[in-house]
Amino acid sequence: MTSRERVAIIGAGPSGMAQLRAFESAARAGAEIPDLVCFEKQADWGGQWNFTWRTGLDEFGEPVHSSMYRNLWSNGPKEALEFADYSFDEHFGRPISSYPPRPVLWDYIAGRLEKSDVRQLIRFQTVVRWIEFDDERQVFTLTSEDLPTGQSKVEEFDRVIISSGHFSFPNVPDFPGIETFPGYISHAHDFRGAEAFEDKDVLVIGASYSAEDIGSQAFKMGARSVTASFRSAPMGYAWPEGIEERPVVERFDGSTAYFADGTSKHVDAVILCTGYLHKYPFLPDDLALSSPNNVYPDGLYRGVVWQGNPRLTYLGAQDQWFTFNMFDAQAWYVRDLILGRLALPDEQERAASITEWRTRFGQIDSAAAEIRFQADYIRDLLDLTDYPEFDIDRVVEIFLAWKRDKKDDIMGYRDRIYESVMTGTIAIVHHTPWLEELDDSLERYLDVDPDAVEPARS
Ligand code: FAD
Ligand code: NA0
Repeated sequence: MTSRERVAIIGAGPSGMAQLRAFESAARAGAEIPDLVCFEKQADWGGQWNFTWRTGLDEFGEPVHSSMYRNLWSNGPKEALEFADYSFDEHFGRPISSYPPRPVLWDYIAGRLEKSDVRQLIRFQTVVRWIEFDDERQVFTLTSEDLPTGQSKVEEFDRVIISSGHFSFPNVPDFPGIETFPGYISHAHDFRGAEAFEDKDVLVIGASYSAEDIGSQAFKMGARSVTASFRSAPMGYAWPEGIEERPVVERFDGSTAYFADGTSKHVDAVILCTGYLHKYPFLPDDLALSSPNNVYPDGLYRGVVWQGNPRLTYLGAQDQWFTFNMFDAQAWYVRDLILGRLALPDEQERAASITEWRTRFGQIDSAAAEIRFQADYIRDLLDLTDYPEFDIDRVVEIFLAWKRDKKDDIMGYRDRIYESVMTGTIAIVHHTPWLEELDDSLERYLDVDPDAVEPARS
């Protein structure tokens, strides 16, 4: 690295924040780091975890980024996503439960960076409009816009790190007859809360996390019925009375949905939980990742380096079992490539590595195998850098226990607790079961009864 090297980081969500943290930790240890500019179109950091009530377009006419909603609690145990260099104990000063609500996790992610001065490297409310690469000069030209003033700026960077997320641009399929459905229709991206579904018949289309959790939220808020419609396979949980699964919707007629098994049902509201698109509107097609949502998108060496141009890297582009600590593993690796601490293999060797991992990816035959695959992927990165080691096999065990807990009790799994792999701390049982808790604020969450009942450990 030369001291003049300039690096652009696109997005200050958990991935971009991990990248800032990685560089900051190297600088703290005395390394010379490049000039970093992080562009963030929202007014604050945290990415998806930065809740907004807005949907569609924001106050500047920009697509709203976050898909999160009120009452969202972590869908996996926090012990599976804990940072190895900043524990929950360090942040909260005492044990907390295993499935915190969104504001609590936002506070944790932000807390790690608040002790440093990296916030000044972020240009908030600044959207990246276009990036081009000049082959001859080996530089990127980046055009950004300061949203409050509308002023655009053109700058050059030696490297670009894409951390703009891939759960923001909804995948919106069409269904015959839906155009005359008289009730409420939206995509999970625009869902902000299920209170309005009290006494309503709700249809969620999809069979993954959004369908599972938005259906559960509707049930929690008093929906008359929740129907989840699957295309490939049902979620298969032991749903409480009031939630059922049916095959895919073939058509709508008025407010009646007709399913592939020949059954039909009146519904008041339809929420398309049909996933998201990898979309990078600020990149030309030779730099933009194009992939279904999976754990090993094609074209990325070690899951991060763009094969078509290794000066470009992507963080968090995979489908995610592991999240925050995976982003860290990636960010530390990318940092070390940029600092010249690690050598990048030549194009052929990188292609062979991508093929090898993609072949393994193609052999995955179960969720457990996919979790192990992602664990192996992270381990491969961790072996290369000074990110603090942690016991990934124990994290895998936590994920498998989490899956069992969901099978046991889909409405109660968030009341279970786990042991931290980083500190050995055993979580406490939250003062109020998930199904009864309607206030997801940080203040309410931290208002813990220290004599909470002795939990059943997973
Ligand atoms: P994001 O969080 O999406 O952040 C990307 C950032 O880039 C945003 O701040 C955005 O404003 C910015 N950006 C985008 N485009 C531009 C641009 N052109 N210019 C400037 N800035 C830009 N993970 C978990 O571990 N546990 C959970 O419980 C969980 N729940 C989830 C619930 C929902 C509804 C969704 C959608 C995701 C959930 N996730 C969860 C996964 C989530 O994707 C990750 O936790 C994490 O937020 C990914 O971080 P990221 O930084 O890669 O992307
Ligand atoms: P997600 O559930 O939004 O999670 C994203 C689903 O859509 C699949 O079931 C797919 O079926 C279905 N689908 C797509 N097209 C369809 C069509 N035409 N007809 C019927 N079904 C269709 O998206 P995906 O990609 O997982 O599933 C798409 C992310 O958001 C995840 O990372 C998750 O962790 C996160 N999330 C978290 C939470 C909480 O933490 C809540 C929501 C989302 P098929 O047939 O392809 O299987 C609480």
